[in-house]
Amino acid sequence: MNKIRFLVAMALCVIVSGVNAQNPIIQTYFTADPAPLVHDGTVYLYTTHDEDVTVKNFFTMHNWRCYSSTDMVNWTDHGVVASLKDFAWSDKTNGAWAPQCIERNGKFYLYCPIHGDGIGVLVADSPAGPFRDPLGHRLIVDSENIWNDIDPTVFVDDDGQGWLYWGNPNLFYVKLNEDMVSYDRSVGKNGVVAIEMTPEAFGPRAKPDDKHKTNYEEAPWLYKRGDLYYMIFAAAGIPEYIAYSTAPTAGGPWTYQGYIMERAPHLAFTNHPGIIDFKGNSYFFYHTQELSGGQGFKRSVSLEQFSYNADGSIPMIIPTKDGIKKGVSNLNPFQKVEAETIANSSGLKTLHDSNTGIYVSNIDDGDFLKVRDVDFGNGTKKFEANVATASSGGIIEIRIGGIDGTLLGVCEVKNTGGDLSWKIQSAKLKKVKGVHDVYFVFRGKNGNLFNFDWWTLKK
Ligand code: FUB
Repeated sequence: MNKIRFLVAMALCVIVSGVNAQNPIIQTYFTADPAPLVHDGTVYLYTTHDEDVTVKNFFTMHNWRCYSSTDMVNWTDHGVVASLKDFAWSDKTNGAWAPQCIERNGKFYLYCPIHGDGIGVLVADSPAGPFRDPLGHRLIVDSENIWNDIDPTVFVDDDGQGWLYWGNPNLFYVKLNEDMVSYDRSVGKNGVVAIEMTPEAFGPRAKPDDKHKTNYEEAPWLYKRGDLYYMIFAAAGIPEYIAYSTAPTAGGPWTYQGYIMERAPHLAFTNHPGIIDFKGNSYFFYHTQELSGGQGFKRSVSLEQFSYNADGSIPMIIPTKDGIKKGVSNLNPFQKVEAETIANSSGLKTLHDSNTGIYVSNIDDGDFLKVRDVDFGNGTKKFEANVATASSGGIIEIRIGGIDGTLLGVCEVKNTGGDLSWKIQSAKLKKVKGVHDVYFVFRGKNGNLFNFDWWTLKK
C-alpha cells in the first residue's frame, strides 16, 4: 500500500475509533495472529505481518514481528525478528503464518509454520532474537498432510513435558523432548498424535463436511490455569468465531465449552486468539481488519482485558475500539524512551538501522505519536529527542491530553547531515506535573521530515 492509501485507511480508522481508542494496538504495520509470551515482567507479542501490498488476493506474509510492553498500553517495536529466509531448507517466498514463542532454560523457541512447507523452529538467547534454525530441516517430519501443518501452539507443563499442538482442520500434537526441537517418537504415528475430532470435544459443526467434522477450524492456543487445561481456537469456518474446550490433562480428553468471541463486522474472516495473565489481570489478543478499512488480508492485532468466571469458564469477550482502559504501570520519561514505544499513531512506520536499532520513520506533516500514562512527577523543563534528517527537517509539538491538547513545547528538528546521522535536539517545556498522555504532533513542509530514534525529559 502506498503512503497515501495507508494514510486514508489510517485516517478512517482514527475517525472511526478516535485517537483515544487503543485498538488495534499496532498501527505502523499490519499484524495478525497474536502470540503473547510473558517473560521477566514484560509481555512479548509475536505477530505475523500482512504486507502492505497483497499479492494475488491471498495472504502475503514474509516475516514475523515482535513487540513488547510492560504496561499493556504502550508497545515497543522490535521489528522483524524472523523471516522465511531463516529456514534455508524451505524455498517458500510466502507463507509466514501464525507462530508461537516459548522460553525454556534461558532459550527462546519460536515455532513457525510455513504454509505448505510444515512447521520449523528457531532458537534465540533473547526474546527479540536474533533467532537461528538449530535443525536445518522442518520440525514435524511425519505429518499426515503438510498443508494441515499450520498454527503451532506450545506449552510446557508443570512436570516439564512440552506439548506442541497444531493443525487445520484437525488437531495433532507431539510431546516435545526437553531440547524443545525434537519429540518423543514412541507415541502416535512416529510421534505425531492425531486428536479424535468429535463434537463433544470441539463442538458440533453447523454444516459438517468431509474435512470439517467439528467446530474446530484452526489457530489453537493451549495453556493451563489451576488444574484445568484450555484449548482456545478459531471455530465454525469463515468468518471465524473464537471458541474453546477444556481438559483435565494437556493431552485431553477435551470437552467443548462454547464460543467466547462472536463474529463482528470489523473482525476479519479469520481470527486468532492469544491469552495471558499479566500483573494480576487476564488479557485476550485477537485480530481485526479495522486498520485497513475492511481488508481481510490486512489485519491488525487488538487486545481486551477480561475476567474468568468463578468456575474458571471464560465469558463472552466483546471486541471494542477502546481496548485497554487502564494500563498496569506508568511510563518513566526521565530515561531514554524509544520513539517506537507507541500507544497510538497515525501515518508512521518503523525501520531498522544497525547503529541505533529500530526507529520511527515516514514522518509527515500532521502525523502523530501517542504515549500513554507518562509520569511527569514534580515537573520537567526540557525535552530531548535523538533525530536524523538529510532535509530541512520539521518540528515536534509536545502536547498532553490530545493531538490538539495543551502545547508544552516545540522541538525544532534541523538538518543533521544525513537520514541516519543521529543528533540530539531539544526544546524547553512548560512545567507540568503528574501523569498524562503525551502526543508528539509532527509538522513540516516536505514529506519524510526526519527520523526519530528516542526521546527523554530532563528536570
Ligand atoms: O495468518 C495466516 C493464517 O490465517 C493463520 O495461520 C490462521 O490462523 C489464520 O489467521
